Amino acid sequence: MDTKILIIGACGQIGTELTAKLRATYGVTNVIATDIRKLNNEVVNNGIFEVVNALDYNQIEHLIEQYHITDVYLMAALLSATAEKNPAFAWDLNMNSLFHVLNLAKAGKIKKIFWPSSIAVFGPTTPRHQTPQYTIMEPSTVYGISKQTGERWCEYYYKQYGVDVRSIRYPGLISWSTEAGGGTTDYAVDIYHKAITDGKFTSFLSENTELPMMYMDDAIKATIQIMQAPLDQIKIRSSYNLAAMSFTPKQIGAAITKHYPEFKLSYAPDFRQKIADSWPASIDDSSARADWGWTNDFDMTTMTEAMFKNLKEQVYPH
Ligand code: AKB
Repeated sequence: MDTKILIIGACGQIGTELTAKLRATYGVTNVIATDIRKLNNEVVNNGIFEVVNALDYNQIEHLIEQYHITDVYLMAALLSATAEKNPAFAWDLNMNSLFHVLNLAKAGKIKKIFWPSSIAVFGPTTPRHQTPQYTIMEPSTVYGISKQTGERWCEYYYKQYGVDVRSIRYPGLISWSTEAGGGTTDYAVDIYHKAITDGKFTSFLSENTELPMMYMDDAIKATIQIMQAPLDQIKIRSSYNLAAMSFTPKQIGAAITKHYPEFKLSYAPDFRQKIADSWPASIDDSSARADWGWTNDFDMTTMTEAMFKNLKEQVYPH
């Protein structure tokens, strides 16, 4: 059977680039992009698009039947900083959207699910450096609790009902084409924009806060790779650790200064500092590398070059 894809949350930071790559890989007519908002953007204008509420089971079921969907990528979620401001809604959205797709797979209506987890599943008692795949996990944010719980349910649905659900614990993701929204790692996206537009930036994390990060191209590559991997290569059904690089605001500032020598970086930590302090500084992703062949293409230097090239050519051409 041909692969027919439904993306829920296609207009978000990951969804936008994932939709473009899936359309290029599987063909425009085989990818149904959905989001709760109908924006005037490439996701809406360059292929099939439907307005969908990730909490509406009947609507999702209807679309799955209408388009003969085989694979669902569930990208709708409230991220760490936004979730702290609205815990009840974050829990509702992050958990019940997952239950909807897990139950649709259990009912035999879809074959495969991609569901993103996050480094937020770890907490202050987790070993901070080279955090192992299996370790202490006591997340202290609503977002982290929802992702940790979601991982448990994914593994449960796989073991009890044979649901083929695949997942990655994304680090902070850095992209040029779509704004980041509501995360603790978002400073590492904004800093590139502000280097070009203002020549200065105030970081909401302190200078030595080290976090795991990844360029969006690598994240999209990993997402499609894990979904295309043969069944027997997916040995972890909670979620895979995934890593590319780690840096602090000070280190990324130094990398930016190589392109913009006048760039000025200052620090004004806010409530997101506490979230960042509860997360790992670096991640051991040897299971993903061994099981399904994950490798990253970008480090901080090559990512910085790619960010400035794309931002200058596509976003700020004058
Ligand atoms: C966030 O900062 O909330 C996200 C994440 C690490 O999952 N980018």
